[in-house]
Amino acid sequence: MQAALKMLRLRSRITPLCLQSVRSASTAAASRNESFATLEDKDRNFFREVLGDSNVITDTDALQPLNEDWMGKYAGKSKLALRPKSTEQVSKVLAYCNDRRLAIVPQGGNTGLVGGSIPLFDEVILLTAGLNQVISFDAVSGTLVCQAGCILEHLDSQVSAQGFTMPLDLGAKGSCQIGGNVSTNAGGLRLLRYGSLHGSVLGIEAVLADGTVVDALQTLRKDNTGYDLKQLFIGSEGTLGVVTAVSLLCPPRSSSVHVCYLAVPDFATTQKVFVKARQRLGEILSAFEFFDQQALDLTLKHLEGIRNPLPDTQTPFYLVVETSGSNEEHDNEKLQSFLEEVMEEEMVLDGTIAQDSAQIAGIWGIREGISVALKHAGPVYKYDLSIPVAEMYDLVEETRQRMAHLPVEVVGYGHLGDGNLHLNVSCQKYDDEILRHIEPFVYEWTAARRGSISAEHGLGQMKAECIRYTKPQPVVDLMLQVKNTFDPNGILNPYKVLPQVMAVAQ
Ligand code: FAD
Ligand code: 2HG
Ligand code: ZN
Repeated sequence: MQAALKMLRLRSRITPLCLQSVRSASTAAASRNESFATLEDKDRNFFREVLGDSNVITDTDALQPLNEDWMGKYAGKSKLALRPKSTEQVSKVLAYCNDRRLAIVPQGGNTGLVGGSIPLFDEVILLTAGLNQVISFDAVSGTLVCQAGCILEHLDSQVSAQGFTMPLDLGAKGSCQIGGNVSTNAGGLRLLRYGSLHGSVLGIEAVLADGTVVDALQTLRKDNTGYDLKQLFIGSEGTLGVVTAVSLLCPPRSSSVHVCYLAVPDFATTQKVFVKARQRLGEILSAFEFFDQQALDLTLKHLEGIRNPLPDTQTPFYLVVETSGSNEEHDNEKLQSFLEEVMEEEMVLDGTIAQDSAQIAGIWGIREGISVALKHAGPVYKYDLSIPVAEMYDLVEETRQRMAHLPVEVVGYGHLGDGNLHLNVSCQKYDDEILRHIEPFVYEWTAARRGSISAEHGLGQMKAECIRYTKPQPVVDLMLQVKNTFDPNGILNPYKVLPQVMAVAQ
């Protein structure tokens, strides 16, 4: 947002209130599974033959960023990364690794927040960046078929030229890949409107550990022939197969988009505004996000070019509400009457509506910038929870209280419309003493409310041992059976998602 924000101020009837490589020791696997082989020259030679020299990465400097995650929290020791350019090459690589018992970590844009794309030890990194072709786009149905390594933002630009949009949007869109999005079942800012990838993905092509290509790359809206196996790959974080291509349904791009930024006095009121937004905005409501004052302060402090749209207002909570529709006049009318009501009923203390696309980007820049600002602020412990909305912010307050004596900043933000809280604890260094105050407290608190310890980021290595806080034992057992069927030697993304002791014991 370069230009100064010039926003239409809403009338308010009341006065506004005034890289450290430390592993999350409690959860990640402590020792290498010695049933895996270690790399030999013959392996590198084989990969060079299949992929060509330039796609076999052994240089230490080139490997370093591939061994580190976005937060600088997790670090691996891989000595080899491979960059296949076709499904056939992925198949040959996996078949070989399976025979040799070489463990593999699929890596897309490496923007994951749970250490899923990073090796723990010497696993081979399989980069999907070379699988970057759009295969087809049907401008009648909006069906996109593309390879897994396509970057989300590039795909959005391409389908946008034909009047469509991608069914998901997230702050990492400039780097994350559609294969990574599908493998994490990423949620993001517009899940409220377009639903989860379990609904938008029509087909998947994936390669199993033994090299078998599973061609489930249909483009049909309806197909009830047997089990819907593609669903298993959605959210399986690279533990069941390498996704090589995806087909998905893109909704029409909205010609009329409005974004408003609202200051709200307390968390209970955010829910009242949400209820009103659903009632009054109906089908055009496309995002309903919240953040607290602490998150806003951090973002304003650490990110350049971010302007506070309400510089004179200090309140504990802020909302970003977006509408997307096709009739400017009609949408505007709906939004105005929603805003008038929430102001009249004193739910909202102050607010602004973006007047153009630069202002829209400015407001989204705050919300999407929170994670980046936290990264600039230093190490951060991230929790991504589904919790009944009414109780969501109690967790932030209780965590803050528990940690009041420690040098940390506890912030809360997230996808309020989806019941998804992002609880972040920002600190000066990753420290077991700090961690002890957060875990298992956060997981137990969430489990006690039948919430989920991973709403959208996945389990990765961070929470592989914690799945039982959300899933009962028989369900975890069934997952282990599925894992064993798809990947009997356990070479695909080991130490991730499922509890390690049990995975080894199977
Ligand atoms: P990676 O990080 O490379 O990998 C993620 C996992 O998927 C790993 O387990 C990896 O092994 C596996 N994987 C990757 N590609 C494949 C493949 N082709 N086949 C099989 N397995 C594969 N997430 C949300 O859900 N909502 C958000 O709003 C959101 N916002 C974010 C904002 C920022 C600034 C950042 C840094 C991250 C955000 N994330 C969000 C998390 C992350 O961006 C998503 O999880 C994203 O979907 C990961 O995609 P990626 O290509 O970077 O995957
Ligand atoms: C978001 O909603 C992302 O901004 C990232 O899911 C959340 O960094 C986080 O904790
Ligand atoms: Zn999120």
